[in-house]
Amino acid sequence: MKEICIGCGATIQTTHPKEPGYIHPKVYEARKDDFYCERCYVLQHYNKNIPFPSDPLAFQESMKEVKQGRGLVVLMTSLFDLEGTLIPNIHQWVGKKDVLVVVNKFDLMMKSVNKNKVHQSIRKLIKASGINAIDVLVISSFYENDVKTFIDVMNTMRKGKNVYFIGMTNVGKSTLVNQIIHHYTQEEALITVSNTINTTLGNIHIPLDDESNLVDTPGCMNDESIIQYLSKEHLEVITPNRFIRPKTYQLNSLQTLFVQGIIRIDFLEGTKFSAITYFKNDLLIHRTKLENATEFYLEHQDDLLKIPDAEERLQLGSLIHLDRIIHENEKIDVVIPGLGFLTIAGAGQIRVHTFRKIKVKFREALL
Ligand SMILES: Nc1nc2c(ncn2[C@@H]2O[C@H](COP(=O)(O)OP(=O)(O)OP(=O)(O)O)[C@@H](O)[C@H]2O)c(=O)[nH]1
Ligand SMILES: [Mg+2]
Repeated sequence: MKEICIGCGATIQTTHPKEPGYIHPKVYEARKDDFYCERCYVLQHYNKNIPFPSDPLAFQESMKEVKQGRGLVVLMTSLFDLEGTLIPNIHQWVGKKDVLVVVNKFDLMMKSVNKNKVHQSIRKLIKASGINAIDVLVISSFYENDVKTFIDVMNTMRKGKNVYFIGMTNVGKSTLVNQIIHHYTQEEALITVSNTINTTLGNIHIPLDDESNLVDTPGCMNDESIIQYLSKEHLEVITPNRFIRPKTYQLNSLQTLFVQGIIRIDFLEGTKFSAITYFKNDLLIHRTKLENATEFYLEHQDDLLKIPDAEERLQLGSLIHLDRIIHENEKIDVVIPGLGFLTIAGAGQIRVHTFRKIKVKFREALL
């Protein structure tokens, strides 16, 4: 047997229920043509995940075909988590093909962002990460017009050849491929998509014409992002699903902000601090006095600040902190990959506490 699950690209098998591509032998006998594995079925119909340990070699394996093939590479990233979703060494994986960068999930930021203005900053970030892009598009896969624009650009750039969708896990590669399929055939949600990591497990080929295919690929894992360490339930709590309403905090020195139990920012000595937060709208942000912060955390890490939970904290490693001086007239973003960011202004010193595995970054304010 060598069939592929049309939802996730895993090879179908009937012997190991806890491994990718499993389908019950009776179901296999009953349905001879198209196959969704059990995990895809459960994800699509019950929105429940059967988690498999992610295979670190799956991405490398799927890139072999991309490197050898001919066509256009679409590197998908997410505007919500730009740094966390860029693959800096992309050219090593895809060879000398043209790379079109698609920054997805614009819908989450649209109320705060002027698309044209942010384009320049995004291009700078992409260039600085070593990616040599032939163009950069900012889109939402949920918007029909954006999908149409993308299809026009894709068809011009691919010159009759394949299109390979690659990127970090969860940026929306399969969602966009589904939208393209829908555009041409009216078919709905052929490929499994979900708000969890590691959804697509093998390359999925969708014929464009006799000569060429769309190729959806498994996402690259980012060990530095919080999404790598949270259960599907917790991911649902932190991942925005509609536009983000920024919140503004005026802060005095010696105050602290917690964002769930994932990050804590201390405003040490300084004046006129302000923080604008870009997280899921109802995500818990708690302000307290710095002198009470440690006690508050220890008391509430399993109720109010319960994400991450004890098991997830074990995976995330010990607590660490990073200090940053902010100069007068400077505006910086504190970026927490997978969670969102805060724009901080003021003059003074801040201290960011998080877990060892999470790579918090400071950048010039994006917006
Ligand atoms: N807000 C928003 N969410 C999106 C958009 N595109 C995709 N998503 C959501 O992002 C999540 C991940 O989408 P997928 O298409 O499964 O992502 P993927 O890149 O294929 O993920 P892997 O297969 O794990 O590599 C799902 O919850 C989608 O609904 C978008 O434009 N805006
Ligand atoms: Mg996918």
